[in-house]
Amino acid sequence: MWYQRYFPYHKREHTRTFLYFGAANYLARVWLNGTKLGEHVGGFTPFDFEITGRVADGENSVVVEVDNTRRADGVPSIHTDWWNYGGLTRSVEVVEVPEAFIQDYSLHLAKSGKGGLLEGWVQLNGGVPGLEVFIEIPDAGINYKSPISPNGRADLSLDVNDVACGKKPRAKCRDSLELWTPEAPKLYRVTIRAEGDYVTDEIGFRTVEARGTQILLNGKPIFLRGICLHEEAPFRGGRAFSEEDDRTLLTWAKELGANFIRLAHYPHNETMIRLADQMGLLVWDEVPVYWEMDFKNPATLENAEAQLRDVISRDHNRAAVALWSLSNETPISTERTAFLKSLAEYARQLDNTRLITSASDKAEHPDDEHAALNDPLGEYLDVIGLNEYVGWYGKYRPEDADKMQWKFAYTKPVIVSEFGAGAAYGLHGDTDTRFTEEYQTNLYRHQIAMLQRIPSLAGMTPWILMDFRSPRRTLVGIQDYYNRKGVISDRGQRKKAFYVLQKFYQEKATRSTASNPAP
Ligand code: GCB
Repeated sequence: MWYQRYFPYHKREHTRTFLYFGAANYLARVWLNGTKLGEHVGGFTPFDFEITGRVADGENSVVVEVDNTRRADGVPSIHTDWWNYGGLTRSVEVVEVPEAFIQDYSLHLAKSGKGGLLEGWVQLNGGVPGLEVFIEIPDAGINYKSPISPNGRADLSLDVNDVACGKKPRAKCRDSLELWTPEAPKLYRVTIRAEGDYVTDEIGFRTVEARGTQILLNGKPIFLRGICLHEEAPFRGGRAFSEEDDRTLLTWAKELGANFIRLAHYPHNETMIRLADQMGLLVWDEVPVYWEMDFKNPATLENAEAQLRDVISRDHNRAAVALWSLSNETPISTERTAFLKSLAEYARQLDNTRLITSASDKAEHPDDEHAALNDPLGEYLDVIGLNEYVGWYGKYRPEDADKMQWKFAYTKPVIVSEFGAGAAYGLHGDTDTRFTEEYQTNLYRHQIAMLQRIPSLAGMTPWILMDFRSPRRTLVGIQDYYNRKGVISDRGQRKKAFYVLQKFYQEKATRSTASNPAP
């Protein structure tokens, strides 16, 4: 697909200009006024080109070629169970900044045990060394400055109890910062100033950790009542990209009683993450390392690393994001595990304040009453993600879940990151008839009972919030190119299973917060 757009621009002195793309699926080549600016690979992360000195005063022409040909060495590769919409799927913007500008910053609570310490950094582009960065958080009474080192970076480390309490006795203001939680998603207005530039953001502060088989939010165990979603627009199909699309999806997740969403299987648009921050939904943020891929190929690893780096850079100030997911259902091999181990190390190097996970479907069934996940990838993760379709794929019926006991090779928190069954909204029958709402509802009942018997269960994200388009789902009159495992149809109709899950989540929310006992 080729795009062309003319745009007027009026140059201003002492500024720099960038052409920014929210996402282009998959390979994008960009020209400005006939000169090639560059290329970008990967369909779900932002990229930009500096056009200072190239952008004309007056009319400009931008041309973009986007090629979504599937590639065996791509990320994702050839096969996906989603409609992999091509072209420009998010907005394109001209961004003007001062000559020296704030390129990126990170501000977060230090891990527990360190008291009320905020830490992070600010990275300048084009800055003059020796000057200072200023951080203001008026609601917390914070006014802080830090020197900029010769490489344009300022490291931040501030004790909230010192800066936020004014003249109050220290002991009284130990808890002066209101922490972000799904129930009370407090965001602070933060202003960062340096040189002639400033940035204003809304940032929440919280900690996320794993201890034994529990996930802790702000030091307390939390059970993640989740749901998976694709970035599929409700009612009309196509990519969800507007605030209205995103808000509809997240409002449905809230109505379900969720405090957590798994954004499958690639980085969703930035508004989705910002809304999750505002609405109080913790996020599993994933890169599209999906099914079979060219795990032996160093260029494929570099590609996956770049996508991970760019989504971390985009979302690392969002309190909602709790987990970086490296992959989904990759076949076990030495090369694949080495590939994902490298990705895990890279993710920790870029951000050590969140948990690393991956979804594996490689469970074994030694007999009909036992299931075990022994995927060696577990060694490199903080949280084990399990996709299991007992009662849908394979020989088991939903009722067989009643006697199934799960075992995990690693003593870590487990999130059951997928289970589900297809059902066409409005199709009714008995609980043995596939694709009826009754089959799906029955499966949810038996699954919920089974999952509650997993001692290390820290959360779950059934598959999936809403029916979504997929080229693989060809059953005429039922699927019609839609994966029908949604608890809501693509027209927004709630299926019966929606209410079963909602009831479970409502009960869960009113009972204790954590399912699994302290180790
Ligand atoms: C899975 C995949 C997901 C599919 C789903 C299904 O295990 O992770 O991408 O869409 O199953 O519906 O089969």
